[in-house]
Amino acid sequence: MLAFRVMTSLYSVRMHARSEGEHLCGAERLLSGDGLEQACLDLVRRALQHERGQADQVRVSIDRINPDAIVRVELPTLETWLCDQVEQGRRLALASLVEAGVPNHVAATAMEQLVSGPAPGGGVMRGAMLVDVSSGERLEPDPARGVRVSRMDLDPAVGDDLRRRLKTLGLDNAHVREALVLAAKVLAAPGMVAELCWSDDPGYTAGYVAAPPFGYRRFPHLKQVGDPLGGRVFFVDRSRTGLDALIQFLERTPVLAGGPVRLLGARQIREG
Ligand code: WAQ
Ligand code: MG
Repeated sequence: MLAFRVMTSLYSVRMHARSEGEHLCGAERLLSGDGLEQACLDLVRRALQHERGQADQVRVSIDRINPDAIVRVELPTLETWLCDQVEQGRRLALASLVEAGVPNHVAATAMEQLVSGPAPGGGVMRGAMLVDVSSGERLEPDPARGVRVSRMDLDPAVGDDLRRRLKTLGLDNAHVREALVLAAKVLAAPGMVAELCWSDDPGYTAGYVAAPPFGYRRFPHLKQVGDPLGGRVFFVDRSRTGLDALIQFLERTPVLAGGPVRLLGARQIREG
């Protein structure tokens, strides 16, 4: 009986690490009991070996999830828009946000906030900025922390297929896999217009814009190598959702992201 219960249970695992009072790294998984211990080990190891610095604190939280509460969403279509350098990447990301329905000045201001460090003191945040798409106003209750999307993972049924096909594009790494799952959940959130992201890991320069009309559009260079700043912005249409319902979905609703797996080849973009 116990074995049966363990097999049918799903667990949310959240890792968060800090260094010198700042966000170092975090990660979230949603998985069955058999993978639980290994997942915790992997996340602790990631925190202790992180390129952003030495962890002063690592916290791992495990919460059992009611499998009946799981919401299934589709992975967004992934496409790479090649760019030679950061300036071009940021121009293309800005144009993509505008294409998704974000006014140019709202998108540009949010992008500047990511460039200079989105936390109040200019550092990185643990979660994402929430931005009102029409006014540009920041909506997250705690601007130092932001809103952390949690309780999501890849549907195990598509894991092998996704990894095999990402590999043929040279993209089978944890950054891509985890960002794709996060974007799948974010795009399923009520009132979501678009997401802008680039990593805060100094060695990882790629980022993306995700939006319902085109999916997950990635750009190899949205910052210079060595830059320890990065973050996420969620652009929200408040006429389509209450703030509490949105945050509740992002932080609490358990989500598995599944097929169909849709990956497109890289495109060279000619501007103008
Ligand atoms: N919820 C909300 N915000 C988050 C979350 C989350 N679960 N995880 C990270 N963030 C925010 C936080 O502000 C981090 O500082 C920032 O995003 C960057 O996090 O090649 O690696 O984990 O297609 O460093 C994207 C491109 C990589 C992948 C993103 O983000 C590709 C990445 P990182
Ligand atoms: Mg990071």
